[in-house]
Amino acid sequence: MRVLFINPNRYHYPPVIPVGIEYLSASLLSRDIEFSVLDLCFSEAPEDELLRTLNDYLPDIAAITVRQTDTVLYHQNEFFLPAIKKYTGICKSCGCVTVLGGSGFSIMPEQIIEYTGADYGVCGPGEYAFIRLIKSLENGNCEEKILNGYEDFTASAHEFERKIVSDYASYIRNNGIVGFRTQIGCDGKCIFCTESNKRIIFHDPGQVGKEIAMIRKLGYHHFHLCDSEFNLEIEHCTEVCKAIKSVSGPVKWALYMKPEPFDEDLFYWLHQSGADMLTLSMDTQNTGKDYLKMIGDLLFLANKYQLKVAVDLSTGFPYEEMGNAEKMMDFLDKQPVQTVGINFFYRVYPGTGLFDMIRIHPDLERYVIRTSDSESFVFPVFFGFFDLSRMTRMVRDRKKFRIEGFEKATNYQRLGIKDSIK
Ligand code: B12
Repeated sequence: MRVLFINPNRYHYPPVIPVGIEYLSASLLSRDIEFSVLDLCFSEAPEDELLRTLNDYLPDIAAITVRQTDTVLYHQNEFFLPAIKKYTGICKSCGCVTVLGGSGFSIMPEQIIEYTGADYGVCGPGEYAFIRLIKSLENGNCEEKILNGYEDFTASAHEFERKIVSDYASYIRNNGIVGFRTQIGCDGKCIFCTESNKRIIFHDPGQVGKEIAMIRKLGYHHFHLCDSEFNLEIEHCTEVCKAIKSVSGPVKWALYMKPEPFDEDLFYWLHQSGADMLTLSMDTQNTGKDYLKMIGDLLFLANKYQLKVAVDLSTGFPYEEMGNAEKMMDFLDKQPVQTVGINFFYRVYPGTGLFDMIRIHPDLERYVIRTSDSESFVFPVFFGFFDLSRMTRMVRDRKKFRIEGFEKATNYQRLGIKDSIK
């Protein structure tokens, strides 16, 4: 069977290389499955280009990556699924079997299949499940419509070597940077997050180093972590940093971290491996003295080891006092952090703790903001417990603070991180 991977992600703030397709390409290559890639990110006429490619390449399967459903920002939200529905329709009209996957798809697979009319989907990492799906389509016995990629993942995440299939230069020219993954999944418990409570699958640290070295040889030196959070297990993190330092040569990279676990050794190795910026994901649920002391220690170490820090601060949880947010802001104001984005409008998805709370407490319904008449959560739905104008007043005179969602940019751009083609 012949597969056409399609990247429909045309959001440019910043543009993101479809790393998922690069890992999947490697897995198809290892099984001698024929494939090609159509990246619509910078296409001037995406529908025409898609149709032309389908007619020229004549794939049996159109494999569309759904990186995100929408921008997840309440203000000026951009909803991406209507375009994906259109591309799915075009592929079907050319006789292809359509398969969806990706981090956005995996949030609400059944609903997105229903909305787009796609034939099949893979939820979670697709390296093994997509091969299983292709094989069963070949044998004409595919009974499952949605495959669970985690169930198929028994081996290491690095049985395959990543295959470069994107035009990196176009991405870098437009402020993109190359992503890489060191682990899949997250054991976090954040009630609003779709990434929490997922099995963790580690990449082999040595392979991570080799992957970065391979991309560095192509002339790219600045990377961005594509894990949910880096510090899930300190031992793995330090091994990854050591491998990056010893295998890859001089590189720079940006990462996500949660407040714990950490230790000084980790920061030492982050610095040694070229990490120069971190986004710290925090919330305002705990503002106790010991907790703030721990955050202060983390920020001290980040500063000592020359990592610039951006904080993503989540607040406005059901029944939360606004005083919590104020206390945390007072604290962060005095800390060595460069920028703090405050988020208090949450995208609501079935299956999250927030969704369940809203169902259990009907009085919370009045904080739910729908952007369409539909009952479906495929369309952007938000929960906003805090009052925007009061929050705006609270943030107004604090220079490094900003309410998330008014600006089209991500933290690494805010902190001036950029690769250049050497
Ligand atoms: C790293 C990251 C970023 C980095 C990217 C850096 C870089 N250079 O790559 C930055 C900071 C730039 C970023 C920006 C944004 N991000 Co982001 N990001 C992530 C994160 C943490 C990892 C994504 C990733 O690359 N994973 C690694 C790759 C290898 O995995 P993957 O793409 O999921 O692919 C695997 C599977 O999904 C599957 N698969 C993928 N495609 C397909 C296709 C088929 C056919 C099959 C079978 C399988 C399959 O197999 C792949 C291999 O295992 C995810 C959360 C997460 N943990 O997934 C959020 C996430 C994708 N981001 C999200 C959002 C909203 C955004 C922004 C819109 C934020 C904003 N408002 O600005 C922008 C969009 C930018 C853009 N142009 O698209 C949301 C999307 C939520 C949603 N509702 O859909 C996520 C899920 C975070 C969240 N929980 O809210 N992001």
